[in-house]
Amino acid sequence: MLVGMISRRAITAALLAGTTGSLALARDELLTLPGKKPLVKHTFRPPNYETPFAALRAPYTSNDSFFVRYHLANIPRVDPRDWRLRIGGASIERPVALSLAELQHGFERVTVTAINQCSGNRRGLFTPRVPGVQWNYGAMGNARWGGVRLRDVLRKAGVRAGALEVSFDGADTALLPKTPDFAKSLPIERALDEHVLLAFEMNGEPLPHWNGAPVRLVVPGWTATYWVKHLTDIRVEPQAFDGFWMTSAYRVPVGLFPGAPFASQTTKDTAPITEIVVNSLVTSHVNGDRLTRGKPADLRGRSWDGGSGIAAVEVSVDGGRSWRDAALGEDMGRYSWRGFSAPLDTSRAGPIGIAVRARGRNGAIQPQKLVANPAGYHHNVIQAMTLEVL
Ligand SMILES: Nc1nc2c(c(=O)[nH]1)N[C@H]1C(S)=C(S)[C@@H](COP(=O)(O)O)O[C@H]1N2
Ligand SMILES: [Mo]
Repeated sequence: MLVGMISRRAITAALLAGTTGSLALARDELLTLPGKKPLVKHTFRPPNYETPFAALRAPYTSNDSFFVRYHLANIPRVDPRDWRLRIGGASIERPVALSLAELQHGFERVTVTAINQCSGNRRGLFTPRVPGVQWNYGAMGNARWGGVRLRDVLRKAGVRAGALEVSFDGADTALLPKTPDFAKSLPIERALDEHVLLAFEMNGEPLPHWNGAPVRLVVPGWTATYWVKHLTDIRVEPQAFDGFWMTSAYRVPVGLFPGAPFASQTTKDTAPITEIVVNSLVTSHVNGDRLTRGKPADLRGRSWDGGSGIAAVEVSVDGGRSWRDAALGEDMGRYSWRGFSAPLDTSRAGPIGIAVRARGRNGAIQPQKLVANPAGYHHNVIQAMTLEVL
């Protein structure tokens, strides 16, 4: 359903967030999926909808405005009563099929606040253009995920010595037999990390259909491609998983980005994308915004990385020549994003050249120049914008 009440101007304002590339997306429509507020539509089948810019201002992205990303068009509504999670593979001692009740009541419940960010978030801002969904800033969201530890479930089924990878498949399937099924794998060490969850709750509510009901994988710190939705099958194997979405997609040139290694899937030239890179987003203003002379104003936004935690956010008001530390907001956990704010001097009329860069506790800092790569992943160049004091 097209939302007729929202004007073209409002849509444009929602989408413009400061840098070149945004304008191209102003043509997109805000549309609703059942159970969702209007989102920014990129494709209908498979559904690819991003979180509107304004919704990124909330500390937790609400379930009804959380982005939706799929590779395959056939997405069944899973009946939780019939659903089973099968756990098997050559490195599992006792294969099992768990019902939702067994999963929910058989293991310790845990929650983690974490950013779910698509590897291709901001792909639409790459110049030259990179093929793929032309995401703006909203292929991400921060939520409180509730479920049970993957590790507890795997250990109950018994992990044999020599296990190398764990693969994950969901209930969605392709329309055409030639399209490879969407399945992902993790190195065994990561799969056994205490923060990796089989999640059935999001912000205290049952996981919404479009975000993977009844159960999805949550891999805090790693890009969302690993967060397999509508999970049905988990396999632990002594060899590398060879599905298309591991061997051919979601890969980056070796050594181009920092992040956890994935040795069993790394070739001479490319490696799977893994951890989210350090990043930030101004949410209080967009490029070209006007400030009233003499009226106090704060630059505000959010910063995050792949789980080392944010050490500092620096703000420049002279186009990147000098930098000052912004105040950091509440620490919501190292996998969460973190707010920042910095007062703006509005005493003199004229342009203010804003730039923002975040630094992780691991020392990584946002780059001055966009790191180009063939699939348009990890867009984290320092955000720059000009505000005008009038
Ligand atoms: N079953 C299934 N899970 C999936 C995908 C998919 O296509 N099918 N896409 C992945 C990718 S690439 C992203 S970015 C996230 C998006 O999560 P969301 O739709 O809950 O925002 O889901 C991941 N899990
Ligand atoms: Mo993604």
